[in-house]
Amino acid sequence: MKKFNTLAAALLASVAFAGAAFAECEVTLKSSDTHPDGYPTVDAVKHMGELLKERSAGRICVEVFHSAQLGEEKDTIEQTKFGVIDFNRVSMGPFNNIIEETKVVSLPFIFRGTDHMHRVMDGPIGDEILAAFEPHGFVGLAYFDGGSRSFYNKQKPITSVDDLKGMKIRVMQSDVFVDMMTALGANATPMPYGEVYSGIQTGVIDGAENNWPSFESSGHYEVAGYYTLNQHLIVPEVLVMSKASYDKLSAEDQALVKQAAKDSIPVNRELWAAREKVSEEKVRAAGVEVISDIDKTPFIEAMVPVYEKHANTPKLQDLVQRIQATE
Ligand code: GTR
Repeated sequence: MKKFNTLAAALLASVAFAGAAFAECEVTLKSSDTHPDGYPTVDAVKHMGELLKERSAGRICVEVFHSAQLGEEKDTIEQTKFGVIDFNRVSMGPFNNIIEETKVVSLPFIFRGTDHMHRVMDGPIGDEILAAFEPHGFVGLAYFDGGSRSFYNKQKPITSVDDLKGMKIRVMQSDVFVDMMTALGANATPMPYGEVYSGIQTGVIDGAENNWPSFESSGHYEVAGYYTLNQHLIVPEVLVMSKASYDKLSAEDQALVKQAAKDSIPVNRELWAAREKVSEEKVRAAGVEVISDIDKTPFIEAMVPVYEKHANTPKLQDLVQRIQATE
């Protein structure tokens, strides 16, 4: 009983503290994420919020709405543009049809691996792409890890490009990914992330593609029992702020926001590396058949028309070349 009382008191205190936490803030900024609490992107943004609160002496707080509480990514991007949502952590994918520079870092096989992606996005090219958000109503703040994405489905093991022929595969709402699937001979079905589970379950789609943590945390592995590690995409995730919200802050507070976002990057990377392992173990333990012996060359070769169509101006072609030339 005594133990119960102590626990109950601690719980009450923490609830009261959470309420008080935002009550004391001068500004509470809303942040959106499609992922559940405890996911590496959600926790990285929470960390940013803690830094911001500490460094602003408690004036500026961030409330993270996880699990798509504020909507699916494409809709939350709209709301962020208008300042209804202050921060948004999303994939580059849903930005592709709005900001052309984001298409380049969403091209299949553009990065040779996560280290290469980090070297590009941590350097001048990454800064250039962050700056490209501004004319569209967003302030690009930081990149987070999104691992590499591979195909999963409920029908059969995919071991070659041929196996994808005619399959209905969900992609993020971006023309780059629709064209990627078409080039592989599949039927691309762009749809919001939150509809994929039931889509596979009911047979509207045969499968989708994602990284280990998303495949696991979304529960998609429960309905799609074959996962092929072809790793066609390494798409950086991005944390943006609404330009409308940003412009309301003083120059000092704007600097605090930018720095706190940057300081959340190493936290995200560490959490990501750990979560990839945990998710992989969980998916394998559930009995999903993982196909890792796969020749990526035919997948890479099939992407020529996708590069031609989407890196279609001297500016974007130059960006592709500079990324490929980055050691
Ligand atoms: C996840 C990514 C999300 C979202 C999702 C999707 O890997 O973290 O931001 O883009 O994929 O497939 O929609």
